[in-house]
Amino acid sequence: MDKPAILGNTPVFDDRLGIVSPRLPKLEQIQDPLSEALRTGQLTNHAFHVPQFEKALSDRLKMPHVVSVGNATLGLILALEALNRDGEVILPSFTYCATAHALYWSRHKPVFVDILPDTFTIDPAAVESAITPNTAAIMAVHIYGHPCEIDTLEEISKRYGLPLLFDSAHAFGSQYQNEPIGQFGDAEIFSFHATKVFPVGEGGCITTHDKNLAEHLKLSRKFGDPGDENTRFPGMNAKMQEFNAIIGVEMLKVVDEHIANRRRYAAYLIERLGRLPGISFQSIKPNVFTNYQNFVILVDEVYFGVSRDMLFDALLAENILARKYFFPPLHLHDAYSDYRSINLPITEFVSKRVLCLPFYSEMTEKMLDKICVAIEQVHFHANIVREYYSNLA
Ligand code: T4K
Repeated sequence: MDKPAILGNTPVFDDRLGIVSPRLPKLEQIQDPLSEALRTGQLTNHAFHVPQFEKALSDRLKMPHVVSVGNATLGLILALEALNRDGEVILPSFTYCATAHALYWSRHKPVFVDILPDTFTIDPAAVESAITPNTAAIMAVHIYGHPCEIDTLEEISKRYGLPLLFDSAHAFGSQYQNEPIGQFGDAEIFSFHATKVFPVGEGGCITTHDKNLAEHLKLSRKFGDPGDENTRFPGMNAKMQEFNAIIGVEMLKVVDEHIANRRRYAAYLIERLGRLPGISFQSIKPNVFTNYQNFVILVDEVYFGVSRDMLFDALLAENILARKYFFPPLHLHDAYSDYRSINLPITEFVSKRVLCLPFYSEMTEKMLDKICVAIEQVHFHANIVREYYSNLA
C-alpha cells in the first residue's frame, strides 16, 4: 500500500476537499422568482416567498405551525424566551456552541449533562438526575441528524411538567418511529444554514403544535409588532429573507433525493472503513431514520495505530479537510469556564475521538474511494506516521 502524503507521497486529492459542499438549485430553476423579487424590491418582511416556504414546510413536516427565522440560533433564543420560565436548562455539552449560547441570550443557565455512548445523543437518565426545582426546560439535540430517545424524553418532560425543546438544526428529513422530526416536544428548531442537509444560506424554522406559541414566535421574530406599530413586547428582528425562501422552496423538491444519496454513501463508508481496526461509527437505532447530516468516525488510537488528531493532520496532507465536530465539548470552551470541572466522561471520551469526514449530498464513487484509501494508508503505515510525529515533538 502507498505511503500517506504526510510521509512525502502525492496527496490523494489534487484540490482541497472541504467538509461540506452545498448542492443548491441551478440559476435557471430560481430565475423567475429571483427576478421578480429584484424587480419589485420586495426582499423581506414575509412578503410572498417566505409564507410560501412556510406552507410547503408545514405540509412536508405534517405540522400545523412552522415559523421561519433568520437562522437556528435566533430560533433557539426565541423558543427559549417564549417559554417565559426563568432558571436552568438541561442540555448536552456535546453539541455546537449555538445550542448553549442561545441560553445566554435568553437569560437561562446551562446545565450540561452526558450523552449516550452509542448514538451520542443526550442521556435521558442524566437528564432526569439533573432536574431540580430550578429547572426551566430540557433542550435535546438530534446530533448529526440522529434523533434523540424522544419517547423517554417526552415521558420525563410530562412527568416533571417541564417544557421540552429539540435543537433539530441537524435533523431536517430525519424520522423517529416513521414520523418526521419536527413533530416532537414543545417545539423543534431547524437550521437551513449553508452547511446543512437542507441549505438556503442563512435560515431556520421552529415547528410546534401550539398555536399560541406559534403566534408569540411570529410576533417576537418581528420586533413584537403585530403590524399596527404598537409593539406588544420587545421582540427582535429574526426574519427570514425572500431570497432564502426562494432557494428553500426549490430545495424541498430535492432534499429526499439528497438524503437517499447520503444514506447510500454512508453505507459504503461503513462497510469499507468498518474493516479497519479502531474505527467505529455513530450507532443508528432501528426505530430512527437519519439524514446523515454528518458522517462521523471514532478513532481508537490503540487499535487504529494513530490518534484522531494525527489522522486529522494526515488527511489534511491528502487535501481532505475533516472536522472535529464537536471538540472540545462546550463545558471545556473558555466561554463556559465555570463548568470546566464537571464530570461528563462519555462526552469527553467521544469528543476526543470523533472525526467528521467530508460528506456531501452528491459524491462520486471515486471521491468516496479516495477518502477510504487515504484512511487505509494511514492505518497501514501507522508505525511510521507515529514515528514522524515523535520526531516532530
Ligand atoms: N445547533 C446545532 C447543533 C448546530 O450545529 C448549529 C450550527 C446551530 C444550532 C445553529 O444553526 P445556525 O444558527 O447556523 O442556523 C458551521 C455552521 O456555521 C453552523 O451552522 C453549524 N451548526 C456548525 C456545525 O458548522 P463552521 O464554523 O464549522 O463552518 P465553516 O464556515 O468552517 O464552513 C464549513 C465548510 O462549509 C467549509 O468547508 C466551507 C463550506 N461552506 C461554508 C459556508 C459558510 C460552504 O460551502 N458554503 C458556505 O456558505 O460552522
